Amino acid sequence: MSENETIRSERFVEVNYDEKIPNNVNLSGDRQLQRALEAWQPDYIDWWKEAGPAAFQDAEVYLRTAVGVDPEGWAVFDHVRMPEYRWGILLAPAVEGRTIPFGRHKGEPAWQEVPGEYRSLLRRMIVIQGDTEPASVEQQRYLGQTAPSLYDLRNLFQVNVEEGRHLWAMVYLLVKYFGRDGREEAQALLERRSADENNPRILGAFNERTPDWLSFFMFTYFTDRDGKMQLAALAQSGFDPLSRTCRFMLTEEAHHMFVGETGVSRTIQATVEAMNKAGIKDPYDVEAIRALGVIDLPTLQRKANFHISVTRDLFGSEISSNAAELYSAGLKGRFEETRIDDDHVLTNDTYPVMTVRDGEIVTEDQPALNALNSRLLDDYIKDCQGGINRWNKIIADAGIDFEITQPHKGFNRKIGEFADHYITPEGELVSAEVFESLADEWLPNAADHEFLNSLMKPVYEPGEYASWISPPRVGINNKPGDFEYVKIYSSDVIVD
Ligand code: BYC
Repeated sequence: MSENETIRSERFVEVNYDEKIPNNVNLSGDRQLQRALEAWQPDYIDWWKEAGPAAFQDAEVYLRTAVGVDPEGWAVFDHVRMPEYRWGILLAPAVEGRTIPFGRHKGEPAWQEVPGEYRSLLRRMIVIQGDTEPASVEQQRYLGQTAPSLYDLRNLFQVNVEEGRHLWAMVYLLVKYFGRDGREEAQALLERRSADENNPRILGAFNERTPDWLSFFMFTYFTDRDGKMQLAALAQSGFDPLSRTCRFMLTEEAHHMFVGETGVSRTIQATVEAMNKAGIKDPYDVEAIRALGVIDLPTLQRKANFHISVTRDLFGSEISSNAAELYSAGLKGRFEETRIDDDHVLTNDTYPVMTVRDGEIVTEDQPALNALNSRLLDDYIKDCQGGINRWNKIIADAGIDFEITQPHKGFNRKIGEFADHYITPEGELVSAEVFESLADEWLPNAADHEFLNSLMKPVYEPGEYASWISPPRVGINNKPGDFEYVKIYSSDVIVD
């Protein structure tokens, strides 16, 4: 795409690539906003260079850039150097006559400006959403050094630039609608760092490490799916600019989950093929399986247990007055709010919430408004299962007796109803001592990390793949198997 090209289409909302900051929000019509964002832009690039992908800043990456905001994701693909990626501001089209779909303002026209009484509540939520985006880029900073193929390397960078774009999306809202404190928050988003002792990212899971590629795939399958659920809830918002922003972000999130699901599928595929070739039927014959240069299924389960439980904490406390107020205020809805058949006010409803009472796990009815985090978590758990079923089908088709499962909701939780309890993946309440003594069977242990590390060797030859992962079924944008997704120059791969 040429620098000065403006993309036009009758079907799509036009994205103007002519400006310093590509956008479909008529940025040039609001000089003050344009100036504020143009002032933030160099700091963003500095952040990208300092905390984004280590090395590879000069590599040419086959990236997708959105040039329209239709649900099919109208886009162009081209080799681009990442710091030159055209991060832009893209909102889904406005819905004529949209009204607030839930809460005490239900039926009133959706807000085009921030409602004064909810200003700080709204700002806090946008900041939390924004904070996760750069955090994930920081967590994945070193993965390029050990990519199992150029295809995977490209997918990593695609995810990274899109998370960068999601940061832009939230910064646009902060700067446009929240004045001086919005600008300060936008700056602070570039200053916090994942796992930094003094200035960490806000939510727990975003301060965890993403030490290897299996973690990356699990993260993009499970943690990006929290992104999907939260964005879907925010897309219902009565604050229309937030709704439109999140609706567009959801199309990008879908690709991240695809990278995660297929990454794990391809890992499983390589494992079961190698096991069958070597005549190994027992998935617990770990030493023999690892000797084949593939990842044994019990390790995969432990990785899944970790990412699933840490991500469940991102839903906040199951019982939350914050969540109740966000809903009643009309700021954050439920997953698929408009498809749910009830009054969308919920003051007289209840919702069953799992908790621990007198040493037993029980389910109790709670006021529905206070139980909204719990409900979103339940929706999330259901949403996770589809890909897991497809993973299990690969294992079953290979004739191997093993099933990947989701651990019990209370397993390894640090936030909410189960935070002070020790619960096994099967859902049994145990003492702290018993849990600690068995934790190595349930969560990735030191030997797992050591083994995974030993596999993490870069493969940068076009069309070649590390032993532990199968090639994808189809290339990006239907490119052939030996396509050079990333053009690497020798200086690119040296870590600073
Ligand atoms: N770690 O009533 P509570 C994504 C705080 S992922 C640390 O329990 P609430 C992505 C909470 O902030 C989606 N602190 O929960 C994925 C509150 O503090 P304040 C991100 C936590 O408020 C992959 C206090 O504890 N988007 O997009 O109902 C790659 C009590 O809160 C945690 C959102 O999350 C935690 N895990 O719900 C890239 C949407 N949990 O305010 C991107 C926006 C809670 O009292 N955020 N706390 O100081 C929200 O809707 C809500 O803030 C939460 C928490 C659901 C996160």
